[in-house]
Amino acid sequence: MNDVFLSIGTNIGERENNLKQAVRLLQHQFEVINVSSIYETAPVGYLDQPSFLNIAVHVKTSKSPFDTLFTCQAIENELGRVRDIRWGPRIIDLDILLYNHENIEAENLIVPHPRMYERAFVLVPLVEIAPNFACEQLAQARQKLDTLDREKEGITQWKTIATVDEFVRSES
Ligand code: PH2
Ligand code: MG
Ligand code: MG
Repeated sequence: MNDVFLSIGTNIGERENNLKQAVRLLQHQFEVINVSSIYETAPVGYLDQPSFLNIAVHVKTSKSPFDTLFTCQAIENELGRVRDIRWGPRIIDLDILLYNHENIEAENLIVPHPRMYERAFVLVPLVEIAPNFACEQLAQARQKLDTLDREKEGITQWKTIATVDEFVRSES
């Protein structure tokens, strides 16, 4: 089984519900090991848009990296994602951050995610769910996070999540 870390973001509609639906759909396709707290985060890249909710998710899978990507894109489509402005508003965005310790450089998939080390909204939830997970990429993520000021980067913990099951079963 492969260890995969995903980042999920949303800033349109019922944001918490969007995250929940995404995790429910992930559970149909992967073994969902852990979900981070939900963070509210200031938009990065394209500033004139509402703030995001972001989480990180750890899944285990026998799917290849490309099947994992395909599955994530199918979940985005199922939740009504339309591709419009780069870095602009979105109902749901599922990005592969890490796939084991692998480095992948294909036309449609780069792992580790090419911008993850610059983005506090990715690193804060990722490091929360992988405190003891040993791999070079996560060591780098932890190190990078030490140099970032969460408050300055506009990251606040919005809701803690006790267990994955409780999260997906709760109403919102
Ligand atoms: N996603 C982007 C662009 N900017 N900003 C925040 N805070 N959170 C995101 O998930 C995000 C973003 C493109 O995927
Ligand atoms: Mg993204
Ligand atoms: Mg994406």
